[in-house]
Amino acid sequence: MAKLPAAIEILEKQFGPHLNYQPPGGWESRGEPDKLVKTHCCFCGQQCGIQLKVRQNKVIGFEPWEEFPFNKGKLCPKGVKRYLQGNHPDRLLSPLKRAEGVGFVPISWEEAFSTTVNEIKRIQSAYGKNSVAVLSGVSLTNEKSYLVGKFARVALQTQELDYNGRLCMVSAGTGNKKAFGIDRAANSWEDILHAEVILCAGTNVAECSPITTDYIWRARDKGAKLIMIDPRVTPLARTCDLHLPVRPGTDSALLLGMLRVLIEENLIDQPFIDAHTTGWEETKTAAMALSLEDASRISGVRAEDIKKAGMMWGQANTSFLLHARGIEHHTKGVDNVVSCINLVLATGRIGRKGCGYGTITGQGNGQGGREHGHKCDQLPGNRDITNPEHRKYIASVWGIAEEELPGKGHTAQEIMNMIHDGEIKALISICFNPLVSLPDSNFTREALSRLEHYTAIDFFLNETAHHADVVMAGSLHEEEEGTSTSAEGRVIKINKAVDPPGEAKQDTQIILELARRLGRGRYFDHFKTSEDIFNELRIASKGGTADYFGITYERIQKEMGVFWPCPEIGHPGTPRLFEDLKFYKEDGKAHFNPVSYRPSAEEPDEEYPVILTTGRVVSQYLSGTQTRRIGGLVDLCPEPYVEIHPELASRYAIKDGDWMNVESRRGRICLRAKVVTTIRPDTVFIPYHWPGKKSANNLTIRALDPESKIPEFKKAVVRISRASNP
Ligand SMILES: Nc1nc2c(c(=O)[nH]1)N[C@H]1C(S)=C(S)[C@@H](COP(=O)(O)OP(=O)(O)OC[C@H]3O[C@@H](n4cnc5c(=O)[nH]c(N)nc54)[C@H](O)[C@@H]3O)O[C@H]1N2
Ligand SMILES: Nc1nc2c(c(=O)[nH]1)N[C@H]1C(S)=C(S)[C@@H](COP(=O)(O)OP(=O)(O)OC[C@H]3O[C@@H](n4cnc5c(=O)[nH]c(N)nc54)[C@H](O)[C@@H]3O)O[C@H]1N2
Ligand code: SF4
Ligand SMILES: [Mo]
Repeated sequence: MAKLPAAIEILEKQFGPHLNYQPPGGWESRGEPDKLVKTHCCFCGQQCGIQLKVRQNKVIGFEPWEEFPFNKGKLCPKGVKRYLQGNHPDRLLSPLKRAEGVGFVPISWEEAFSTTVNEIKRIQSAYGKNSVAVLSGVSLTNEKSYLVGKFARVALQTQELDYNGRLCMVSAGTGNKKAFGIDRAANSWEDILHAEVILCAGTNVAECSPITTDYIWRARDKGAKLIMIDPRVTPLARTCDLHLPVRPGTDSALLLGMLRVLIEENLIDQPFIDAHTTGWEETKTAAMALSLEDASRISGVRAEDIKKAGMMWGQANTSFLLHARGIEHHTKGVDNVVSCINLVLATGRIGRKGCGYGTITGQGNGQGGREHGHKCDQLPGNRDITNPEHRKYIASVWGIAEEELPGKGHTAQEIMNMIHDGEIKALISICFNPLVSLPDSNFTREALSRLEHYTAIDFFLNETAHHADVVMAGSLHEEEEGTSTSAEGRVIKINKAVDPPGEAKQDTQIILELARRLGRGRYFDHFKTSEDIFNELRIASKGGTADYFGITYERIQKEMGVFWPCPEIGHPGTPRLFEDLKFYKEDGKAHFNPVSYRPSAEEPDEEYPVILTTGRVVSQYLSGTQTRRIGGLVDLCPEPYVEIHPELASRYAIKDGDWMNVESRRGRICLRAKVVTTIRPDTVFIPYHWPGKKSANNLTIRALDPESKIPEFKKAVVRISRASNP
């Protein structure tokens, strides 16, 4: 070409030729991967299939995994960015210790292990075995969940072990066991596609279980009606047939109202009730004790809408009920769950095609992690630690005497209370960030400062670990093989893509080494691989309600997941529970549980007149440790904010974008107002994924459900005011 186009010269004059431009990571990062590894997303309980692209021991990208039946290649904004976290500069590459006045300094593994073990031995001999607690998490695989449970009980010999599912799945689990005797979604999501009506209670499906949205939309394409119960008009609620804007903490009244409509309109399935359930008469009496008008005034939902919801549910032939933390994070979380199940049972719509029920499990392995024994009251296979036969069986699998097996310990919040009171002196945490995720952060911070020793195992220095004496650099999801169990109850395979970087170790190796140094190696030394742990878990779960015995690594890979219960090698697995209308209660029946409305721990008064509720946004995950380190996700939602209705905002002269104070009896935070018409005027909402002065949990209350011991994250009372600056 004789002369370059004029535009080129104009550009070069302004910017130079820029022939050295490189995209982030350099051109090499765009090259062909060495391998593609089929695995699953590390975030929520949907556990979408994904293929990780690996080059030179680094995860450099992803490809959809279109054959995986649940998500068929689809991913949400977190899934497509998940691969970025491993290369973050904050990634822990060696163990650390906290040095007063200096901060954290790298140490050798020898020092990390010996400090931890010496401190544990010192504290246990001074104060007893139970003065050491373990807090675990269910981003961990089934193998690690099982191992942590065995480690606490056999190596540390402490009863004080609980997990972050205590903040998440336990109201659902308790309700499920009360009604059905088994703790799993009753159906695979395939049944959503065949439902005529879908009821979603307290769940922001589109943002928190994005792939479930796809199932609901496909059902709606076939004519299904959608009812949503939420104080906010969430993205999916904007398109639903009936939205019930419930006042936080009053779902039990609303659901009683719906049950009353079913009874009054004769929409119940009496033959099913007579043949397959118990407790109907008491439940019916409880429903008839609350008038529709009172249900309406308590819940803040128009009586005609409660009636409409009852009719839509009652007149359908098939239905699917889904709920999540919106109804479960309450001091009556279990009541709310059984109230939902009462609607399902009253209409006999369970155990057949298109008739389903399930909680939407939240955490990545929130399902499997609640079966294999790192709950304070549970042994593997979802066995009961207080049941002598269950104890005997697990003691025999572990090769210890039954008397050696500790008893029932305390739940996560109770453990924090005991740390605060000085009854527990040392803590080992893995995969849990309680300073951000437990209610009443000022209390948690104070508690952590009283520990004599604290070792945290994580791949990032999370906010709780700032209080640790020793931090052990553990492994990311893609750095260790294992299995996990999705919200549907499908056991799937997590495949290792890369080795831990630097000096970081696999979580399993850390726990095994601790056990060895505590002098209990003989109970753990046979675990050479994750599969060895899984094979012991299979035996430990055999005969329990969560029976994995028939599931093997080979089968999971070949069949792309197997649904538990799967009690025998040749057993096909169980996508749909209760097909034979046999339930897991001793009498074989499903149990109604009567419920009456009771107030929350805290109700609005003159001093604190506004309701606060908390939850999530699509781009951030839990305490944010991981997603606050992924730039593209931070950009989508960099800061927490207060969702507030224009009517409430104008009463306080607050405009969109203004700073505002939100104050409860526990603390005060200052955030920007997001004035929206999609929330009830008596309620404000704050997403909780941020630490420190921006944390919603400065405000929340340490009140627990009496049965499940879940904290009341979804309701506290606050006063608000405009602020000139933060
Ligand atoms: N993007 C994203 N997805 C996630 C997570 C995440 O952190 N981010 N976390 C995962 C985990 S561990 C979980 S537990 C799930 C949680 O999933 P969800 O339970 O769906 O999410 P939340 O935002 O906690 O709460 C759901 C809804 O409850 C409503 N709500 C508040 N109070 C009440 C009430 O009293 N009654 C009713 N009926 N509704 C109420 C809120 O307005 C909110 O829309 O999400 C999982 N998926
Ligand atoms: N106000 C308010 N508070 C809430 C909620 C709410 O709705 N409102 N929701 C509650 C719910 S439902 C939940 S589930 C909890 C969650 O609360 P947490 O469980 O405390 O939150 P995570 O962010 O999952 O913290 C887990 C830590 O584990 C680390 N981690 C992740 N995977 C692994 C792994 O494989 N190995 C190791 N070693 N570490 C790992 C992460 O880096 C992170 O530091 O928060 C609860 N808190
Ligand atoms: S829906 Fe859940 S599992 Fe699927 S990509 Fe998003 S965060 Fe990951
Ligand atoms: Mo959760």
